Amino acid sequence: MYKRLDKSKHGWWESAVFYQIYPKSFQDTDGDGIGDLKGIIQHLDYLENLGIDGIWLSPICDSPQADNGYDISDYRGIYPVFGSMEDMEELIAQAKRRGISIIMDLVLNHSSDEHFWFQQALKSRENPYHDYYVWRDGTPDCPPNDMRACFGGSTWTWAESVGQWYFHQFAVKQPDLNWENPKLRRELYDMIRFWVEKGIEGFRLDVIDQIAKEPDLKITGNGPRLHEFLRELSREAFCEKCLVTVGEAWGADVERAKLYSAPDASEMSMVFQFEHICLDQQGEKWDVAPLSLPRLKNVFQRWQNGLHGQGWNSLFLDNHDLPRIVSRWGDDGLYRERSAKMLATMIHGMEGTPYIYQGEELAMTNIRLPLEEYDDIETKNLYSERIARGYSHESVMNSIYARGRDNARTPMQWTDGENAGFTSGKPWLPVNPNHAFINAAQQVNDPNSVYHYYRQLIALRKEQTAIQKGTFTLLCPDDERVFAYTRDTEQEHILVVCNFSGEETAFVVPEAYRSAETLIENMEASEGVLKPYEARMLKR
Ligand code: TEU
Repeated sequence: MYKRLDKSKHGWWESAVFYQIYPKSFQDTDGDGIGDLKGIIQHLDYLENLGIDGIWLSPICDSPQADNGYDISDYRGIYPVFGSMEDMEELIAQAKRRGISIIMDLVLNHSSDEHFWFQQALKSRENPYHDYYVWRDGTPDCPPNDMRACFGGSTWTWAESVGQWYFHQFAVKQPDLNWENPKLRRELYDMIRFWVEKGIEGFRLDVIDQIAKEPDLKITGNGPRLHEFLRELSREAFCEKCLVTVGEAWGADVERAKLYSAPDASEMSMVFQFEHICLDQQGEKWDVAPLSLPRLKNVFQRWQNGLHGQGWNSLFLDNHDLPRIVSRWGDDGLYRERSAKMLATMIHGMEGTPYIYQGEELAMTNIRLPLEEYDDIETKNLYSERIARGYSHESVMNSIYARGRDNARTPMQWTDGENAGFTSGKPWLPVNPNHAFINAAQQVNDPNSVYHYYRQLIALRKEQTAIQKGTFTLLCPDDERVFAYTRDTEQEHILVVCNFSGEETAFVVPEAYRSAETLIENMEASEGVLKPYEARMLKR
C-alpha cells in the first residue's frame, strides 16, 4: 500500500490525489434507488486500493433536491435519504482509518428557499433574517433588471409576502445569500467550524467567486469585495492551516488564481478553473465546437507556468457538471480504454492536485436518454427555453447528449449484474447499459485496466519529485495531434508524450530521452511514430 501523507503539514495536498463522489449515484444500500453514506463506507477499501488521499463529497446536507443537493435547507443536518449524522461520523472515522480525508462541498453563495432563514425572510422586511438574502423593491410586473439565471429565466423572482424581488443566480429555489451582511457571514463561519469539529479536513466551495455580487451593476463573478470576503472566510473559518480548500471559480484567470491560492494561505489552497473546459464551445456550452489542441496546450502552459511557485493548480477533466471526458475528448468506442489512459497521463503528469471523478478511473462514458428520463434542472430548463426559441428537438437533444450534466450522474458501474450493482431498487437515473463490459469488478481483476493505470499514475505522483514540483516546458506547441511536455528539477527529468488523436502520427523522442526509463505507458512503443491515443512518461 502507498505511503500515507503527513497531513499535519500545510500543503500536504500538493502530493495528494482526490476523488470526487456524487453520493446520489455512488452506491445504494437500502434499495430506494438512491446512493447513500453507507454505500460510500462499503467502497472505502476500493478507494484505498486506488491510492487516493481524500474524497470530495458533493453535498450531503439536507435539501429538497431541486438541484440535487446544491440547494441546502439545513447546513448542519444530513439529507435523510443519504443517511444520518451517525452515518456521516462513521464515514469520517472509517475514511480517516484508511488515511483518506473527507472534504465537504460547501454551498455558500445561495441556500434553498426551504431553508429556515429564507422562510423567515419571507415573513417581513423587518424580520432579522430578511437581510440574509438579496432583495429589491419594485412591482410584480417589472424585475429590477434583465439579468438571466444560470438555469434559465430571470435572476429575479417576486415574493408577494414582502412585495419585493429576490435575487438568485441559479434556480428560483436557490436564493442568493447576502454576503454584505456580517451576521450572515458569521453564521456560515460557525457552520464551517461545526464540520471541522466533526473531523472534516477540507472544503470544496461552490461558485465561490460569485459571492461578492453587485446585482445593480449586473456583477455576479469577481465582485469588488470578493478577496476581502475570502480572506475573512480563511481567517475566521479555515483557521487550521492544514485544511485543504478548493474553490469553484468559473471566472478565474491566472492572475486571480495567484490570489486565490497564494502560498501564505490567505484565501484558499487552490481553485477549479475552467479555461480548458470552455475551449470546445461557441459561446454557451451547449453549442459544441471542435477542440483545438494547440489552444488547449497553450491554456495548460499558462496555468502551469503562471502558478509555479506562486500558487497551486487543481487538475481535472471530469466532475458532476461535465460530460465524461473519454466521450468528450477521447474515443468512447474502439479506443475507449487507450484514450482514457492517454487523457489521464496528460493531466496526471502536471503540477497540481488531481481530482478523479467517480467512474473516470473506469473510463465510464456519456449516455443518451429519452428526453423524459433526464433529471437535471439545467437540462430540462434548457430544452424548454431552446424549443421556445425555435430550435429543433434533434438539435437540442444533440446538445444534451454532448453536454448535459446527467452524463456524469448515471450510477457508478460496480458489476456487470443488475443495475451494475448500484441498487436493488429502481435507480433514480438509468444505469448505462455498457456496465456489461465497463465495471469496477472486472477492472480490479485486470492489471491492464484503466483502474490499475490510474493506480500507477497516483503512485507516480507520490514517488516522483519532478511530477510534484518540477518546472513545466511545453514541446511542439503548434502540433495538432501531439501533446508533449517535460517536467524538470535539478536532478530529475520527465517527458510526458500523448497522441491526443485517433490517427497515427510521427513523433521522434528527443535525443536526451533515447535511453530513458519508461515510468508508464498505455501501449508498446513504436520507433518514430505514436499510434492513436498512445501515451507514456519517460524519465532520465
Ligand atoms: O456549478 C456552477 C455552475 O455554474 C455550473 O452549474 C455551470 O453553470 C454548468 O453546470 C456548466 O456545466 C455549481 C455546482 O457544481 C453545480 O452542480 C450547481 O448546480 C451550481 O453550482 C449551483 O449550486
